Amino acid sequence: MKKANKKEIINALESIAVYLEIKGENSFKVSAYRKAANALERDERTIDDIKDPASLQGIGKGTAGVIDELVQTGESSLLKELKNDLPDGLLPLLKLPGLGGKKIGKLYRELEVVDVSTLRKACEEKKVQVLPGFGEKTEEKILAALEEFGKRPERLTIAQMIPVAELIKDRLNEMDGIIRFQLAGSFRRGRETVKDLDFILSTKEPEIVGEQIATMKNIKEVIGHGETKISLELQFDDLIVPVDFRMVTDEEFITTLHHFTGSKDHNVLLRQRAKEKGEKISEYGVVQEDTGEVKTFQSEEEFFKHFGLTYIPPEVREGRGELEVYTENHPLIDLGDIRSDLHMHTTWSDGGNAIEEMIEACRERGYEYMAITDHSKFLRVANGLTIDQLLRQHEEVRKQNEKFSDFTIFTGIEMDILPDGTLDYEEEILKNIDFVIASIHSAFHQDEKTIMKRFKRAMENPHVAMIAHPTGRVIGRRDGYSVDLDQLIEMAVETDTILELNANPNRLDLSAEWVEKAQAAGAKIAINTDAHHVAWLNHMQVGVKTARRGWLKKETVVNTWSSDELRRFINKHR
Ligand code: DGT
Ligand code: CA
Ligand code: CA
Ligand code: ZN
Repeated sequence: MKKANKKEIINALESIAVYLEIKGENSFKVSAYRKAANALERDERTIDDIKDPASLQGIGKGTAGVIDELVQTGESSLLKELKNDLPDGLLPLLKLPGLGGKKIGKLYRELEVVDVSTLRKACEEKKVQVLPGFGEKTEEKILAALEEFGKRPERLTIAQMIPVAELIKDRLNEMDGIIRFQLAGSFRRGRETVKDLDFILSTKEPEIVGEQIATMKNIKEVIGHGETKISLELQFDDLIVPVDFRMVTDEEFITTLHHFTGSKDHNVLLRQRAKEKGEKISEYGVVQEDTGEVKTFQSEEEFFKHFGLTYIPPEVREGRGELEVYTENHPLIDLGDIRSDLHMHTTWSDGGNAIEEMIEACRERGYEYMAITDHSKFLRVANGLTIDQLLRQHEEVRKQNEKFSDFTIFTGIEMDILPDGTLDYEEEILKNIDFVIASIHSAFHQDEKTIMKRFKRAMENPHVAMIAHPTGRVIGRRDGYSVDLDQLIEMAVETDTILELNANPNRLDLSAEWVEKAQAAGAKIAINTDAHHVAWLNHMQVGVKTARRGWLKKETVVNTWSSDELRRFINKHR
């Protein structure tokens, strides 16, 4: 069984506290679990290095037992038991703003609320406002939140879709009768949000394949089941994902794949091109209009060649001039060009893995160098490093670095730009750090002028190498702060400060649109995962895809350079 890492253990302890609150256990017991979670969070060591959790202040015998079980089995029987005891519909209510364990516990125990509909009914019957600690305003707020809660968002984020896409691919790989398949549509083009997933399959036995698809796990509803097209809605907890499957013969596969990869605008332009040649493009092939002869293709390269084009990557098939550009090769940044990841966290701040684990994972990916960049002291909620911790960590990083002759580990920091524009560490400290990132994580409400002043001060500091996630947005959840990106790009060019394309699929910050503008202005971009866990290093793929949507070339992206080249660039003004 998989051992739990530190972050998973902290999450489990926090969940136990919430569930105990819902059950109405005494607050002493509840806070014991919170204290234990905090104690682990405060300690910078990995869970393996903390040999005896009970020795930490804030962790008692009972909570230490739970931690040990999580370390050894990856699970907690107490947590499981609590989950089983509580109605399934109750836990999703925790996502409603303003409702924590305490309040949900009261609703459950005093009003027999067990899910969304019983909560709505209790509000409508005005029973909630009379509970101690609630009130008329709270009741109104809950009702308003419930209104939003039931709505389905029009488009799903790529972060939600990646695991679903992977799961469906695994299932198709196991099915009988499929010759080949590929994911098309907006997902293949790398858009930030998608309406649905579009799979193209080739088969000689559409009936057999269709039957397997229509009976797969997690189906909420079969929307349509025709001879060659099946539309499903799959459900994973409260996430509902529409998926289209289209089955064609293997000869037709390439033209169908191209057609359903889109975009619509790209298809329209290519069809015009065909018309000029006296041809018509359909899903099934290219038709010679006078003879009716249908031509099919072995590959998309061959398909594009037929129209006098080289291969057009899906990411730029948006009808924005790609037919003019791809008359000859126009190489975009490729995942294989990436030689490092320059933004990641460890257990020293709010990451889930130790320095050594991050190093090992980066080496496994074939990188040549990397930077360890934990949070700075201002960011207390993320366990930002005090100066003392920072110095000790960097000593540790340098020691690790000496182990390798073929790999370089930069010391680093993700330093907060404080609300008043000052930086979290003094010159004396910054000058000794290899890779200094500056970020805004606070005072999002400030006006654009104030935000820009904060950035200006950071970028003019000779030690600041990069601005991370420049807008602070979280896709589908928050817009970020007010930033004038045109001006930020200008300042980046003037000060030789790198701008980040944060590859976390919830962020993609800068977006494709803005990295394109940054490249045009001559700014440099780093694509980084901001990984808080080794598994997140994999988001590099999503970042590169986004960069390709912004037509980025290899030269623009600093983590395709050698470590020496990058070091020279960041030390130019120091
Ligand atoms: P979305 O909205 O995120 O699902 O975006 P797409 O691009 O995946 O759109 P979808 O799923 O409606 O259709 C997949 C592709 O199929 C689309 O990119 C282009 C092609 N397609 C679908 N309907 C039409 C159409 O009416 N005209 C043309 N030219 N192409 C279409
Ligand atoms: Ca689609
Ligand atoms: Ca579709
Ligand atoms: Zn950050």
